[in-house]
Amino acid sequence: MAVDYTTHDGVAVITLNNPPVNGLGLSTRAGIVEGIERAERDPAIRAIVLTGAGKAFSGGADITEFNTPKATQEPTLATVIKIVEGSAKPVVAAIHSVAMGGGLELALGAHYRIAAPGAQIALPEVKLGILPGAGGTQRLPRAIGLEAALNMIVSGAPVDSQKLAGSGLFDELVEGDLAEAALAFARKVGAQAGPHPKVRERKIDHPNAEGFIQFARNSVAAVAKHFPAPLKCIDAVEAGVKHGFDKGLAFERECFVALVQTPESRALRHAFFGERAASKIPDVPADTPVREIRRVAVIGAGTMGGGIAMNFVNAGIPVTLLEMKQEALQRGLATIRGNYEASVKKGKLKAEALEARMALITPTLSYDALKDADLIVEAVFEELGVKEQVFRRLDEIAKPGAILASNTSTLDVNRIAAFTKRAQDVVGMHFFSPANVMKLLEVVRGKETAKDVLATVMKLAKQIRKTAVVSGVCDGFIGNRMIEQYIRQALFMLEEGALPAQVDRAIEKFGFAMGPFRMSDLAGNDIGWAIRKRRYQEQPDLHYSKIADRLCETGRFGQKTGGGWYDYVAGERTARPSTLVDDMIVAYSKEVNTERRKIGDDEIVERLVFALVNEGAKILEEGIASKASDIDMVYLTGYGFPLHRGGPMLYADTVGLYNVERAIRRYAAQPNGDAWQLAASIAELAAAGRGFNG
Ligand code: T1G
Repeated sequence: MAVDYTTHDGVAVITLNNPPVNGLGLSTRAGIVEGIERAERDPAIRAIVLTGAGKAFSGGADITEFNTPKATQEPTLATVIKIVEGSAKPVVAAIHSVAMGGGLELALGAHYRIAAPGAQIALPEVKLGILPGAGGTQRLPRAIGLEAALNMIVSGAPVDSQKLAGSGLFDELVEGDLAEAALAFARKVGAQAGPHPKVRERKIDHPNAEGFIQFARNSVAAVAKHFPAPLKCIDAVEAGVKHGFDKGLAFERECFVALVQTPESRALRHAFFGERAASKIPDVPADTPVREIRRVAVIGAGTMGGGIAMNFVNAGIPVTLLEMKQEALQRGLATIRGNYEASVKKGKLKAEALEARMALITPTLSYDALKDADLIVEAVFEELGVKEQVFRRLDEIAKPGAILASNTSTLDVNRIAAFTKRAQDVVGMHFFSPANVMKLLEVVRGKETAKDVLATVMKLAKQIRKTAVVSGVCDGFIGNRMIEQYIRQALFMLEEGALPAQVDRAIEKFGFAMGPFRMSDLAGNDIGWAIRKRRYQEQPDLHYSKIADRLCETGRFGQKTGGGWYDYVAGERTARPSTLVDDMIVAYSKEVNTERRKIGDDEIVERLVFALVNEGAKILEEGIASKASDIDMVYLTGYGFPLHRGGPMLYADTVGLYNVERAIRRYAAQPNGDAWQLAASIAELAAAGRGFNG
């Protein structure tokens, strides 16, 4: 049973013991009920303490039971809370570290709550696309007031327990030994005659509840565009305010059942699990020993190198920053300082912290300064010859056991590793620009990369707050390999009848942060141009529309040249449709004898998104990615794929692979259809009635 029961001079202590965070799984729920009933039967017991072992009071419903029969098997959490609240003997919840979701709802069912400072208190359900489903929308407003409760429920954000000290949630905030204090508090209330206070019997007093709720609804509607849960949270709280606790509780249940079935909630839960699953590498045991990373070196102080260095500095890890020339080094340091100054201006960083961070950076012009580094990340020019020079030099000076990482976005990590005599210590760490902002880190596993190197980098990624996804070695790894097919389809659609603004508008309506042409103008059209030129050399038979090359030949590289697919007014970033470019596109269609036709938004979205899905399927078939959710995490955290869709592979499952296959076969039969080589696994999964995610 995931619950311990002990007695101490008339006090029964029920301790949740379901590591890692006392998730309220079926056995834990049953154990709590058993403990309450045992205490009730024992005449020597006058009060009950409910507490959590290990690192949490409780992290809420056991997410490993989600979508399984256990999640709704009695005793459900609602039943457990009813039994706790209905106990004739007072129940004292003693909270430390974490009381979240169902964990907080359980504590709200107790008659008294005491807490240690620094505990994270939250109802984060809205982040999973649901809402508190065990009375949280009814009890929290009664415990801490309507406004504070609505803020917590709708944001899902944690609040430190000491910030809730005077809120009515806790009867005591305990600085010392929580267990001792809980026993003392329990003895005190156990000596008092009942009935003991129930949160459900408190009133929700607010001078203008209706007005505040309407205000909350208006402010949430603006930001909850694609997500139904935040507004439902408000509806559930309102139901309790207007119609009383029991009706509010029933309505909360209805909302919970409705939300848990929505595609948005499935997407958010998928992302929640996907984030955690990404750090688990199938053939690297969780207890693989890691190498200690005390000191990091970064080679290259350009845009990428500077951003990469900031990630480690932000995590308090000293960085030696190497450049070849003094002015490049100074420029890099100035850019880093400028980024921190911007954060100070925005109030995101304290001024004194800025100097402390800059002090963690040791600039140098000499490779010898890197000899003590535990991890060296190179972010030099994306050319194999340059990488060769760097890695041969590193092989000479880096200490044994130092991890040598390349930030390459396209080059073969196996070839880079072969420039050294320590291929087992070489790995790819592909950051995304701006490296100090983007969460995604592709960890590229060479064929000889050691398992402890991978385990070390995955752990370090968590420390620098990155979502790390392991990729095998192929051209473009996971993200860029897929985006290449997306861009190919975008260009073909221009040739066949669409214009840049229409393509961007359609995919941005689908939910992408930016369409392919606005994105390309921002990143620089010359980057894609260089990749296509290499592609034409390597794979001359690969069919590409040349329309983008034509644009680049006119020097229209995007925002940085004042014009690209769109026109830009100097000093502005607004993308204005360009008559010149649109005319050029129409002329190009004529030149290649392609009769232009009207292309609907649905086709635009299908061809762009299914191009990602089809390439993603091949990436899974080749073992470049180990699971579909890894591919989704790459797209959710690195490419602006809409979170409410869950990533390309989950979206394909939502559409149904049967429909994805039919659409791909349809496009394969159209002009430029040779670009569509249907991935075998899509047909196989579709035939079996399955999806990528089970
Ligand atoms: N159940 C089971 N396991 C959980 C869990 C949970 N609720 N939360 C985290 N874990 C696992 C996690 O997968 C990881 O496992 C380990 O704990 C450490 O997590 C009815 C229905 C609690 C603040 O949304 O926010 O209650 O990878 O690395 O940084 O209304 O985890 O080690 O095997 O994140 O110290 C609501 C989600 C559920 C809380 C701890 N609860 N969790 O953070 O560690 S819905 C949540 C968190 C609900 C009710 C509804 C964090 C944390 P592994 P970690 P951490």
